[in-house]
Amino acid sequence: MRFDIIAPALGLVPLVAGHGAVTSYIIGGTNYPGYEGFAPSTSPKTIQFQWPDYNPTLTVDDPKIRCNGGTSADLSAPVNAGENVTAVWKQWTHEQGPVMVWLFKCPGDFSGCQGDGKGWFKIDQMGLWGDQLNSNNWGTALVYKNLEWSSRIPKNLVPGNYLIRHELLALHQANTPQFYAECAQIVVSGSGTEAPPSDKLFSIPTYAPQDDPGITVDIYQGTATTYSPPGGDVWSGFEF
Ligand SMILES: *[C@@H]1O[C@H](CO)[C@@H](O)[C@H](O)[C@H]1NC(C)=O
Ligand SMILES: [Cu+2]
Repeated sequence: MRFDIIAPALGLVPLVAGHGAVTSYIIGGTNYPGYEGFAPSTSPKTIQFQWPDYNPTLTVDDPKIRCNGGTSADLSAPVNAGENVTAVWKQWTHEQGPVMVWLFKCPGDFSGCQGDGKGWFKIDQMGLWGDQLNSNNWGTALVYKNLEWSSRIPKNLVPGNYLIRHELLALHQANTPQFYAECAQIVVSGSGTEAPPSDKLFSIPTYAPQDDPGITVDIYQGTATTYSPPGGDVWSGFEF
């Protein structure tokens, strides 16, 4: 981790070791490039919020947790409700912890939409399967294996401009959670009329307390055999 912080100062080009971030998206058969670590100035215009580094965010109240420090993008990608958005990671190194995918409905144009306020809701997540926290039976292990994650946009979701946020919460260090999240801009179309109820809406940062058992956890100790990702259940638009 220390190397990742020093490397940009030395002017080294993208690192091959450690951590990871979403670097592109596949939507409706089209590949949308995102940023690649430490070289945003040479990247083309993207649908992704520009992020500065691969380093983990360590606390749930750090503003960097929202979109890895990114700000509004130049482009957006169209997607039909009911179709999938696939995020792609050039690299990912951890195999313990959940994958969570969130949406935020922009009140208007993307240029004024930073994801402020209690408007984030989950559309997809995978935590632990089996009963061994100290195992590779975690959502992030599938990202390690496949370097991608595909999520369906709820079919009944009301159309509009949305931010999509892919969050990997790495739990391999006892009681030292590492959050990795990036955001992109998607325009959802369709004839849906549904929006999530208020109990499925969260502010990011601080969508859960730092001492939430899904965040501050020692996967190597204790008797726990189940795990619940922080921030509650997925909203699926009444389509289960
Ligand atoms: C679409 O995403 C869902 C999860 O939301 C997944 O189960 C399904 O396999 C994905 N479909 C494709 C074609 O990737
Ligand atoms: Cu890491």
